[in-house]
Amino acid sequence: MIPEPHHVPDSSELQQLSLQIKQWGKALGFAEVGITDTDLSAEEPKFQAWLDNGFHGDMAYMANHGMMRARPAELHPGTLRVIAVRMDYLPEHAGFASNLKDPELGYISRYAGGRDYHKLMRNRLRKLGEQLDGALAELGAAPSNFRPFVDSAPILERPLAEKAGIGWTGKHSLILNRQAGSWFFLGELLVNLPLPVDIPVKEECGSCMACITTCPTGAIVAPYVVDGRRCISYLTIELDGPIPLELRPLMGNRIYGCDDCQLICPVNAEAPLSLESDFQIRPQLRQPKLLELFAWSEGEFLANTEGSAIRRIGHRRWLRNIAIALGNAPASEAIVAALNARRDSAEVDDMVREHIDWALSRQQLALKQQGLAQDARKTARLIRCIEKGLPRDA
Ligand code: B12
Ligand code: SF4
Ligand code: SF4
Repeated sequence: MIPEPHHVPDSSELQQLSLQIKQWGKALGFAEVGITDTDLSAEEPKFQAWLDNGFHGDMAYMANHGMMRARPAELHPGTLRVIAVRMDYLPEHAGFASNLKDPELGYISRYAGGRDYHKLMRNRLRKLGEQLDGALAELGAAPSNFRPFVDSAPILERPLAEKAGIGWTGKHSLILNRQAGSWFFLGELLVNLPLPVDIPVKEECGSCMACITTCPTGAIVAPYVVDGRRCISYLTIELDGPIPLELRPLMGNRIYGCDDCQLICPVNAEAPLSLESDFQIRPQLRQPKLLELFAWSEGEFLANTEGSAIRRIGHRRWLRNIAIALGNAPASEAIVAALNARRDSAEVDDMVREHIDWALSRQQLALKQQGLAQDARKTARLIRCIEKGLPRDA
């Protein structure tokens, strides 16, 4: 029988479609697909409180759209359901500890070592939407008016993923999944079909507080609440101007993003590796030496970060972030020389120069302390020799 045009799918067809959406999603590389409605009214007061506290800092885009973030149907009229997906990004040979342990290396958050996820995921979500519309056409039904999002529009992605059963909200505020941990990106496809919805999973952080106590800058100010202004991810990626002085020493060698709250999380112990070749760390960003990264000209920065999320921060913030890491590194004449050389280069503006000066003063202090420690060690050795070799006169 030829289906009628603009047939309205019945509940068994919607059930069948939701199963197909999950299969297609998995075939497209999404580790999990869940479906939820658009009601985020419970999130609105929490989101408003976050804004009222100023936790968004300079991220004006977080405050610009009023409560639209919690109202997907205002963002895309006609939306009835949100198809939420997750895509794993943990690369092979992540080398977390060796990287954090060596202060002469720069630490780059592991989500950013490969290609930018936004485009890749949006394209896959679009394919998912096209497959859905193909199936609807076969039923003789109208298209789903789908719209894909990946961190690309004002929408509260985490609460949507939670409602869709992708995972629970961890105390670090990220979505966590018992089997997959938290090393995944979120994305959504908004559709106008009343598909059956999934059931949220239960929270499993229990009494654990590890992410809160481990955060180097104390950015997780209460369970589930991150003060963006203190988060190293914000400081190194989102903030355009100077990084507050008191936070600089706490950043260590983290020059782009931060993974600490996820690294300490016990749920990540068995997290799966990403199957996407695009998310593997490119060679020039694998355990990179700070001095080499600092020497990149703007042209080299753009070439080495082509297609990566890192490119969006620009060479200026890149130099600013590395200058801080160099200021936090152990005393070294080579670092002082590199900082002085950069200070006088044409690629440096006043903001970056101020960070270089900060790093230089830390290095000079460290060199002085190293000298004093050497002197103290020499004297201690001499005293031991006197006591042993000249006991009568000691
Ligand atoms: C702004 C932003 C940031 C900011 C602010 C972070 C923040 N916590 O809000 C900064 C720059 C600091 C940041 C950092 C990171 N981000 Co970010 N970020 C976003 C963005 C664009 C918006 C998040 C948002 O809406 N914040 C506003 C606050 C109010 O929302 P919320 O934190 O979800 O808060 C809710 C809960 O706290 C909850 N809540 C409050 N009280 C309570 C109490 C209880 C009991 C419960 C259960 C809940 C609860 O209610 C709030 C409102 O719904 C999203 C993409 C998107 N469009 O959603 C990505 C996103 C959240 N980021 C992501 C990632 C990967 C990161 C980093 C890990 C990157 C890195 N390695 O450097 C870090 C992690 C830092 C952290 N612990 O959050 C992923 C998270 C994936 C996941 N598994 O959850 C997202 C979803 C991007 C994506 N598409 O994949 N991010
Ligand atoms: S990403 Fe780092 S700085 Fe930000 S909340 Fe997590 S541990 Fe703290
Ligand atoms: S570290 Fe502990 S409290 Fe934090 S998200 Fe993981 S399980 Fe939850």
